[in-house]
Amino acid sequence: MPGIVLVGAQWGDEGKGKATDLLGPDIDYVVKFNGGNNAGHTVVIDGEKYALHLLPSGILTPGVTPVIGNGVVVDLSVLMEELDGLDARGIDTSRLRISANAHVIASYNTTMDKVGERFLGKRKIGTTGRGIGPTYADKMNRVGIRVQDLFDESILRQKVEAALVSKNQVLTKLYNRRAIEAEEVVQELLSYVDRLRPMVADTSLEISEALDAGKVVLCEAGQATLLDVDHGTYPYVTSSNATAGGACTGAGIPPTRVDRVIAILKAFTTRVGEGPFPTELHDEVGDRLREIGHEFGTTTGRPRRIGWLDVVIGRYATRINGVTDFVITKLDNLDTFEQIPVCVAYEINGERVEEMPVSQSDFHHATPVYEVLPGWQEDITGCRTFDELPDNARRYVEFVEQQIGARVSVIGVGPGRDEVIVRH
Ligand code: 2SA
Ligand code: GDP
Ligand code: MG
Repeated sequence: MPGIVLVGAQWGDEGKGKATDLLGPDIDYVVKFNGGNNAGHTVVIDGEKYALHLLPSGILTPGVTPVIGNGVVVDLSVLMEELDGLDARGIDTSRLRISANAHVIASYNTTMDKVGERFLGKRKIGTTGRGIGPTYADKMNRVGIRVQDLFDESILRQKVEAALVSKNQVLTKLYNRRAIEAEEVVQELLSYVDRLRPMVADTSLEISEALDAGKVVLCEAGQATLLDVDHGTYPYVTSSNATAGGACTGAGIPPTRVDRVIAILKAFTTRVGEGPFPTELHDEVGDRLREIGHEFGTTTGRPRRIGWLDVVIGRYATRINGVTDFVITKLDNLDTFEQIPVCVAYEINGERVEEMPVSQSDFHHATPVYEVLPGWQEDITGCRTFDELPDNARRYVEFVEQQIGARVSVIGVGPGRDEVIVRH
């Protein structure tokens, strides 16, 4: 019966990995449906830290079948490295399933991503440099390489040659670089075939059969609502659909099979890469919050940009994703603040606006309107029930709940698996 979709409500790094891991024991399948190894999910189990990039977070829970859906872009060298890393730590990865329709990040796509960003200079997006954008561009241009293409050498060669025609033009004429040899790319991709073969499946069919059999399927988004290529702060977005709708296309399940949508909302806001960010803090308060929250990219190590919570974004996330339940994470990171501003609206050209502006220029010029809530100035990491939280922490959660128009079911009070409050 239950199909669950889990998304990030802001610009990513809300703690989706931990939330998925937390749900682990109740879940049979965890399906990654978008993005690739640009993602970075940190999960802490018994004090041991796992940083996952391409693999779904569910891989850490025994009994869960992790699935890489058709909407994902797969860097095969990263896949093998990540599997080896987990195998060496005693994690059973043998159940992993990969969609035959998922696209492969060829080495030329990673090159194009890095060189392209350098070429853009001040206009860069601030990508992770993992080849994500160029691979999705190839998919839409119908010159992408799919996982299934690796099992037919002559088709693979034809497709790589076709994809390289325009890329080599750009590389040699515009970027002044050497052309890429098709055969080198083909041989690298073929080197993964034997290991890959047993993992490849019709994952859409398997998920459908699992749902028919009453299994619980969790579709886990990479990145987040405002990084969605359609609904985010375009062009400062990733190149996939990270909102709940992306789960249907990226996992191959119909909307009628989605029963719950869980969104993860960090108690403040962060963003990596370029683009507008109304509540961004450019002062020592931001630096302090970055240090407290260890806000550095899980994949690239970049310092994350920091700002106060913005419930205009929260409301937008509720609407776009059809959120049924929110998880608020990192509430403990606010423990030491005397006052906690929350952005409840924007001022744009002298007018108060309570919804995300449709015009990107307006969003760039939005000034946050804050409501300042009193802090609790107590360590909440030991709290395990809502009633144990200090009054002001409870008030913060209830205020957010009322502002975003959806229930907060879980509150994170620390990075560990057990450091949560589940509200019934
Ligand atoms: P890309 O590489 O084409 O997807 O980059 C486009 C934009 O998407 C942002 N993006 C991310 N934002 C937050 N977290 C991400 N994952 C890593 C993490 C990031 C890291 O967990 O920390 O380590 O830097 C992620 N992946 C993509 C990216 O910053 C661009 O703004
Ligand atoms: P994701 O990309 O959404 O999975 O998030 P990341 O893993 O990139 O970043 C979230 C970080 O916050 C990780 O280091 C988690 O261990 C940590 N984390 C998650 N929930 C909590 C929480 O409630 N409190 C604290 N202090 N840390 C948390
Ligand atoms: Mg992350």
